[in-house]
Amino acid sequence: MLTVYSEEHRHQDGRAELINGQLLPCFEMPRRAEMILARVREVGLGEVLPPDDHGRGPIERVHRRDFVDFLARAWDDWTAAGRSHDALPLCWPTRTLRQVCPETIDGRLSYYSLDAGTPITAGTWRAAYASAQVALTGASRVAGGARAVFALCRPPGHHAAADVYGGYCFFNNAAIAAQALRDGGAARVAILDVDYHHGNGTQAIFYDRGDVLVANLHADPRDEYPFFLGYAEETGIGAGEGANLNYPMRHGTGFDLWAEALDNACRKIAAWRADALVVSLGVDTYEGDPISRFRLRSPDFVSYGRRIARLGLPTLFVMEGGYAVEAIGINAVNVLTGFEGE
Ligand code: FKS
Ligand code: ZN
Repeated sequence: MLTVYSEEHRHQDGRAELINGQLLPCFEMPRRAEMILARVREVGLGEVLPPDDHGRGPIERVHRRDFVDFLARAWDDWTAAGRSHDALPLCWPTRTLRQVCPETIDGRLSYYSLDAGTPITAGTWRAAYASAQVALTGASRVAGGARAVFALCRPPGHHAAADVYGGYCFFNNAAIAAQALRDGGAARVAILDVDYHHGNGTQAIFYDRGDVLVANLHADPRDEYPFFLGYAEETGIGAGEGANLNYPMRHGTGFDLWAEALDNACRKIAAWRADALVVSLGVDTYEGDPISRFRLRSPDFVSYGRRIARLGLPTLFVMEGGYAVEAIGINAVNVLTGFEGE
């Protein structure tokens, strides 16, 4: 299996995120991608190629132009305001407040963000832009006939919506890839999100569309971040009615229950007759993950990789979360070798 990888991800190296009432060192760190790449090489998964530059066009098929402009300029605006440390938002336009975009950078950070866990740094734009290009390059290989490609994206993407960043995500790499597959001729694209956290951004982007099926396996929003989306009753709207599937599961969920949900999602994807599949591959479902509370073991990742392969679809794997850094390479690549072995 071909892997697409860019070293540009290293430019996203935030100092701290707000978690459990404290500013702690970022869990989403460059070493994550380096460990995955090392494992790809160790098992001899296949060629590793850098991304091509597809420009801003395909990013703006999913994200609002004002949002892309905001991200492109955020660091310069922040330093122009006299700051040299990472940028974090402070207050959000929640119930009772108006959704009007302010002029100052502090107000704009809040307007466009979801949480205070996602620092904008000097290199954020470079890293996020390259991550989207990694996904787009993978999508173009799949459109060109590859059975499967691994887009080793970092930073991740599935919490980012059309004009929202957060949850360590800036551009929604999986959504951008799915849209590129659509634009490249695939009539129906399915997105299967197996990250521990609900892919709220992906769901929101495709919620009213019948041409992209989104299936999400994740921690129940009653228990877990991002808290405000991901319930089973969210099934899509308008033309998208029936094309959004959520499988929320409680803290402590092990592979038996999780694999049942995956099997159910795969049956639905098969019945829907997708032309191509994008997998939002987060491995924070692992029992050793420091911020998550499911109980998958490393061999389980091989097993579910096989299940995904049985769909028989051209497949793009897009890397999302996973914070047990010592095991992240083993777990992510286990999914891919499971897929290839089937
Ligand atoms: C709750 C703290 C939650 C933010 C968690 C973000 C998870 C990101 C991710 C992604 F795939 F996007 F990287 N803090 N204890 O894993 O979903
Ligand atoms: Zn996650």
